[in-house]
Amino acid sequence: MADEALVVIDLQNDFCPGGALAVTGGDEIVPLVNDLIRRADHVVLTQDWHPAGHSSFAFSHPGAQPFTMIDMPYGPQTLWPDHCIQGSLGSDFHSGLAWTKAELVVRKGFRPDIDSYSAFFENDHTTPTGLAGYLRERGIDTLTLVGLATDFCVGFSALDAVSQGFKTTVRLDACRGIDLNGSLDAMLQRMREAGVALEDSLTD
Ligand code: VGL
Ligand code: ZN
Repeated sequence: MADEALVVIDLQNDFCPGGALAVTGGDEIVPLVNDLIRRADHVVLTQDWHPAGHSSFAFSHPGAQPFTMIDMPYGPQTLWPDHCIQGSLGSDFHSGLAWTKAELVVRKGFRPDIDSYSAFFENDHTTPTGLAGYLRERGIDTLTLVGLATDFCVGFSALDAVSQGFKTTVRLDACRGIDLNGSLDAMLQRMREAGVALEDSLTD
């Protein structure tokens, strides 16, 4: 339908096996995502897009280890290995992704001092990316989200999509998670409570 869009989150080399922040099975979803792209009327992609030395990288904080937490002015922040550095091979979309049909690519995480998981807001939950306005101006009110990672960028995008008034479905069979200290179950629960429709191929 003309008022629906598929949003493909961060299907980039660094989140696939062999990448700097590999999500287990991240590349397995590519064929299904391509199928959903073929069937979609509108396609939006997001691209994690960090400057070197980004504040979400553990290496930017002397002595800090990846996958630990620190307090940032905007709240707690997980520290990650360096990943998705602007223009690097790791920041490219997976080479098998059928991205040409995409009408918009939203880049996020480009501000040095703040991370951005969600496609809609940075991690302060107030700085917008512009995506909500773009979709509204185009009359799109219904979203299907797929991509990486279920418990971070997909999940926070879905929560913000609902809070911005979009009817939101996450296709779990076209997502894979990082699952850090129970983060996957926690995010599935948060999405359910927020009113995100969680679907997989069995319920399609
Ligand atoms: C993501 C951690 C850091 C994601 C991005 O795409 O889920 N996770 N940057
Ligand atoms: Zn990132």
